[in-house]
Amino acid sequence: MKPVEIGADGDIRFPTPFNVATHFIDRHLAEGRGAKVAIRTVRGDVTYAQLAANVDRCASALTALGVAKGERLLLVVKDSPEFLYAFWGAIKAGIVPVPLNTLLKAKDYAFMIENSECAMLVYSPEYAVEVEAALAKAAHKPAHLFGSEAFTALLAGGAEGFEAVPATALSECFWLYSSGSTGQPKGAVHLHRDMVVTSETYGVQTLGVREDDVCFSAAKLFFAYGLGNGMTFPLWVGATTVLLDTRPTPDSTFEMIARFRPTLYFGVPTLYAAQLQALESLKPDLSSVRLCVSAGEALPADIYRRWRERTGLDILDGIGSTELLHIFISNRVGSIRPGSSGTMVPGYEARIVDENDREVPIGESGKLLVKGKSAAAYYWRNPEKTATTMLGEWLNTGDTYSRDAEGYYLYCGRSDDMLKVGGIWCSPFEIEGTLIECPKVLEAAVVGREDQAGLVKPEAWIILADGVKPTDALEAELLAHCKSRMAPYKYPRKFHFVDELPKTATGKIQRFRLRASEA
Ligand code: 3UK
Repeated sequence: MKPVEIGADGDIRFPTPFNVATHFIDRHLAEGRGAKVAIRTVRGDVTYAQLAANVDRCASALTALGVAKGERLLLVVKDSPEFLYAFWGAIKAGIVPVPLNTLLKAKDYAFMIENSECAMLVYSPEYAVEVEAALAKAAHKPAHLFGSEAFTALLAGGAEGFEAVPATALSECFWLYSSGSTGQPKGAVHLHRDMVVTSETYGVQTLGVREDDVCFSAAKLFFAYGLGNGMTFPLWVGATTVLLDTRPTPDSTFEMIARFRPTLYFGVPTLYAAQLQALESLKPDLSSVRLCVSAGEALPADIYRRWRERTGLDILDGIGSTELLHIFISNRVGSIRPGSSGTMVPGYEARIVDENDREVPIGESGKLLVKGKSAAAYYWRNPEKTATTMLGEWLNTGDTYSRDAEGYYLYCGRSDDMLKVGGIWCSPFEIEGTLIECPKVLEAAVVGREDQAGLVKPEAWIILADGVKPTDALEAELLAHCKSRMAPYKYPRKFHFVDELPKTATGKIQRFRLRASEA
């Protein structure tokens, strides 16, 4: 295997042919790391040799099933060794893995099954109800379907040893779906080189991930953020990852940290806020951690300061996206500016522009465009969104930013109506649409507002149908309605019952008025 070379200028040079699975998985055997633990879970450890063997079994089994090169394998899989076997096994066999958010509902999965026209789907038992309902509903039927027991059996029957299917650095490799404010999620098509680029530029050069690190990401592997933190960064340098297959709560994350003693911890602002609250009564052993990371939404300066006071640990806030795969602007140890996203990660460039695509002066805000070698090539079957987001080499992030004279970037909000709730996309239009499906609701408007910790939460303004009274019972009913129809993080945290909604002359809801209204 010819190695990837990092030039003195930071330029990454890829050999030909190049199948990225060889470099993240097989390289460690060649480098004598076979007996080292790659993955730790409460169910046991997996060495690099075991990981490589299972990736080969998966690649052989998928090929034997007849899944062809370029076909999609959807994964609704919890954070577990099987996630890695399926993801890397597919890539090694030239098949395109598509990890899906495991918190979604049947209607969301049905769309992704149809949109991807996947040949195969693997799911963990926890998600069987929603996935099976989606399969029943979807017009496209994947030829191969594997629950986790069937997948384990498939692996067990897979032949050992598998020659990687030849590809190049620019071949299509895997997809991640990203949601927008209107319309359906878009499949961002990533290339073989992209995970190498993020692991080098952010993982190694910005974070300083090394072979003796132990990474623990509270953000799940199906998010681009978690995929880097909990899989590609540790695997790139031959380090160890710790996987938690249940919901990340203050209790479960503290327990994992005390038990597996990670050196790097990756969270999202909402979880840091909840952990801070829990630290009022808990005294977890965090002594193994050397550095914490936050992304997904802006980390309020106050949460950064309180976490430092409480734990003595720094949190590096950085902004990344599904389209760029990982973090492209980040704070650095020793020069953290609380409340800012930090400075450019090497290998990435940014422009902040006005409506006429002219760069704005220092200190003024504008549209953030970013260029980098980890950018998705296009959105699957979505030429319109591809054209408005991927502008040649530049990618429109949809964020409004300003930059100061020292090169620090300050987040100023979104240019669309999308909300980040707990670091996960949430469309106000989807929540409104769900609320008005309830016959007791006449009209609904949803906007994001900051809570006391400075974190954005969806709030709903509702006009009730004639004769319906706003009671606690009604509020509970609306909550249950939302939670049964949408992914569980998408419900309004607060309801305001009103007689009218502020609208423009043309009947458009004036969201800015709702955001600015009292309580
Ligand atoms: C927002 C932030 C302010 C911003 C992600 C790290 O979040 C990730 O990807 P998504 O596609 O969302 C991207 C959007 O989220 N955002 C993310 N981080 C920050 N805003 N400060 C931040 N630190 O609107 C951005 O456009 O879900 C994060 C690594 C990989 C990722 N994919």
